[in-house]
Amino acid sequence: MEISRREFLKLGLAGGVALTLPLSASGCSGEGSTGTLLQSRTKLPEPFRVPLPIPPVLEPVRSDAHADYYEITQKAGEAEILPGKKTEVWGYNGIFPGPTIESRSSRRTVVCQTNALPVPVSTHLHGGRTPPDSDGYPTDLIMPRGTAHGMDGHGSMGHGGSGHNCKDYIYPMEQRAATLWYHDHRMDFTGPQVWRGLAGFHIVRDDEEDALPLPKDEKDIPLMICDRSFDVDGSFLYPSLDPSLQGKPGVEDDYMDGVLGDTILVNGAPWPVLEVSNTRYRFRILNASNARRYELALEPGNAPFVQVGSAGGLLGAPIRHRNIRIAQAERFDVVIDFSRYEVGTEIMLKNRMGEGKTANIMLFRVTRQEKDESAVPERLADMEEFDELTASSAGRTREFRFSRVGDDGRVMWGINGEPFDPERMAARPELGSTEIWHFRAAPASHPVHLHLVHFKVLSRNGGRPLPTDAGWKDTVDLTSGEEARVIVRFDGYRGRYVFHCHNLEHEDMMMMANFEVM
Ligand SMILES: [Cu+2]
Repeated sequence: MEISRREFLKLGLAGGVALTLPLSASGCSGEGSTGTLLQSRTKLPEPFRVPLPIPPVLEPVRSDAHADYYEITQKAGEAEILPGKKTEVWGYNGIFPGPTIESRSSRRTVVCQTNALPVPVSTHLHGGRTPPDSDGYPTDLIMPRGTAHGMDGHGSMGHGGSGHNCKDYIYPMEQRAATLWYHDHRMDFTGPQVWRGLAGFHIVRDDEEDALPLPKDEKDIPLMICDRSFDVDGSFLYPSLDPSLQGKPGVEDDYMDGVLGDTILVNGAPWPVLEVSNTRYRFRILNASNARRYELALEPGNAPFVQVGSAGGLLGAPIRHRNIRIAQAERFDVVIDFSRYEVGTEIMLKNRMGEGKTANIMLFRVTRQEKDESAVPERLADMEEFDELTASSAGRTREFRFSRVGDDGRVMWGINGEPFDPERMAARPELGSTEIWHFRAAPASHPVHLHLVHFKVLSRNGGRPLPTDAGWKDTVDLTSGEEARVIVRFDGYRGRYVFHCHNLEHEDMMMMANFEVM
């Protein structure tokens, strides 16, 4: 390829930025996350002062023999996240996190999403086994009210916008019980739109799981962990090039590695407290951060998390972890047994990758005694063998490198050297086929997420997977220089889907590609 001297200089300059920024400006490389810390411009709250909020469970507007029907309006709302200050959120029904949707396995769920925000949106059900037209493809946009066509701030890629300000997302829910989440997936603007609040839980239940004696009801609690930063007036701070999110996409150069907030929120509250009895609780932990990774631990005593489920549902048998490394978009379904503690004990959920305030996440306070009827059985679910033996008879192996790419002088991120192009197909697996996908990450950490499918991690860095790689996954955490082989069956639906890095700044800067199930 011939490039002009001017372009060469631009690329060279961009390359220089690329090489020096992560070392000098990423103040948080010591925090184990790829990204740059964005300091709040207001006083941060004291930790452990506010109760843990639980997002409301959404009621269907109607149900019939075929489906449960829900309605959600994406709109601006106000939240008191910092004491005495108002924060504008862009949320599902105006709240952050959005309302929790609960579905039964194999029972159709239809969600009518209305866009009352000033920007286009697209909603992806993360972990959902969803037909392509309801999957939230990045250019499958719901337009803002009053804009008929094509105003998506990205002229050349603005097709797919329906010109309507609502859309029915149809979820057949042909999948196991699992903790899913839904979030914005608008092309080029996912990072800032999720940062403003467009994220919520979607929990799938089934008979297999109901039959287990795991903690239930008010002892089955979703925990959405994410980091944010705040401006002087309490508004969310984010380094967008165009804060209206209606023009040029992207973030200031210093933040192209990712945006790290300095305030840790759980279910939208800063460093909250949950009062518990001295019994077992089940927590569905989600890392909904843009760029921050966490290493979860309990103090004092480094008590264990008993993992019962991964992103794709129940494990075959529980796994005890002293620490859990959780990348963006990953979920860990864990049981914590508070029966070992005296009433009055305080147990902290720590982030061993954090420093100072970001080393804390939340606090559990044991306030009462209670009889516990729950248990964690030694066998949880029948798991299909899907391992190296299956791999030996798998179809093809594909390799994908997640790294920086130069594009017209601007540094971006890409897969196999290519920035995202909705028209380009990176893979065309056959429906029902099994393949090995081999991912490599450099020079930053890249959690790799596939839409539609769940997979198992076969190997990591040529050796055995980590304990946290166990079970069915839809996102695999790769730190800089790591590689992993995963085994995937392309079941479900034919059509076009994306796979991408779930560092949302990387995703917005094009670290995404298409696959089409044929
Ligand atoms: Cu990445």
